[in-house]
Amino acid sequence: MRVFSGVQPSGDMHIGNYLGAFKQFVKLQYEADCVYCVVDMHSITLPKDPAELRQYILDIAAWYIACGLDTKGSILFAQSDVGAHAELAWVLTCSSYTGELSRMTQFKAKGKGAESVPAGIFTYPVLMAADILVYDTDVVPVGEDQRQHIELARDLAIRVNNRFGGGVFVVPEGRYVTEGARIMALDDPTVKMSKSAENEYSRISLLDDEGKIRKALSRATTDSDGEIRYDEEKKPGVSNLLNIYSVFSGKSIEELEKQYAGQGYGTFKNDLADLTIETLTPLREKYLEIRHSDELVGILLDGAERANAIAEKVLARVYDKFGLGVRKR
Ligand code: ATP
Ligand code: LTN
Repeated sequence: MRVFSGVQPSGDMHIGNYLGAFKQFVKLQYEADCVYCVVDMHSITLPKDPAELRQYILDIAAWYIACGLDTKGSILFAQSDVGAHAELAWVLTCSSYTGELSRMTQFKAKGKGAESVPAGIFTYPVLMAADILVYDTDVVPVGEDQRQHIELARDLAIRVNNRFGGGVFVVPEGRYVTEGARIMALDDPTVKMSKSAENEYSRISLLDDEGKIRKALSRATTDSDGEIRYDEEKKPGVSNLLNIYSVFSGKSIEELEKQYAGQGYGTFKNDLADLTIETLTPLREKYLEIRHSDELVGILLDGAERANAIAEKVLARVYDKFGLGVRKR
């Protein structure tokens, strides 16, 4: 089984990214043949500072490794270092319709009200389909918000297969993360924890020190009934903290409710802060070690070479079907 997923290069990773993405990806390395990509080409749909972008690529790569990815077994690389992504994206663009791309909720959200939007935002899902299809991917672990993009990748694979009587693409499946899937903002548990929120106490960043973690958790929004009980609707703040506690500790929510029955929010938050610090400290130490090592670029280049070997074969098959080029690939 082959697994593929990607994360956009950006700074300030938070515990939502860790629990909803990295931790899930790393778990899969023991079950499948994993290919993980820092999707830098996706992140230039809006202009990015070039120097910053390059640093962010390395940041994300270092987080994958810090979270436990073994890059000898799994492949880790930067998207733009493997040309086949862009090449296949063009072929798939020619197999897509403006209608289906206009219906993408992400495109509609970003283009709201504007007469004209950057074309990269429009074709973003086609490049994502190319990322997936160019590795004969079976399974794509992603957040629920990516469901529509995965469906497009499947539709394109099936469409091309039908046109050529089958055998061009593997039709991938999404695996939608459930555990820790939606970590909510600490100051407003009705919206998801996000790196772009203005209030820095709305999130716990993976690089936060002990003081910041304690402060963010002690300020976290709860309610006034004083009971540690899971009820997403009536007690969204406490439920979010219970969810975080549960995934960090491996204990079930029911177990935690029992453990904290009759105790105040103070003790609960304090214990959660201890647990968070205990969990994040080794991650942070590993991150700092790898991020500033000479090895990191070499790991990504080695990953790109191994990724390229797989992608070139799939691209050769596609070019052959479409009758493109005269060079023997
Ligand atoms: P922004 O809010 O600025 O758009 P983000 O913090 O949501 O960014 P993304 O770059 O969109 O981060 O997401 C990277 C990965 O982390 C994705 O796989 C996404 O599903 C996951 N992720 C992001 N935020 C959360 C969250 N609050 N809970 C669980 N998973 C999350
Ligand atoms: N759109 C995704 C990032 C992404 C991706 C991919 C995920 C780009 N290409 C291929 C899985 C497979 C996001 O914003 N999380």
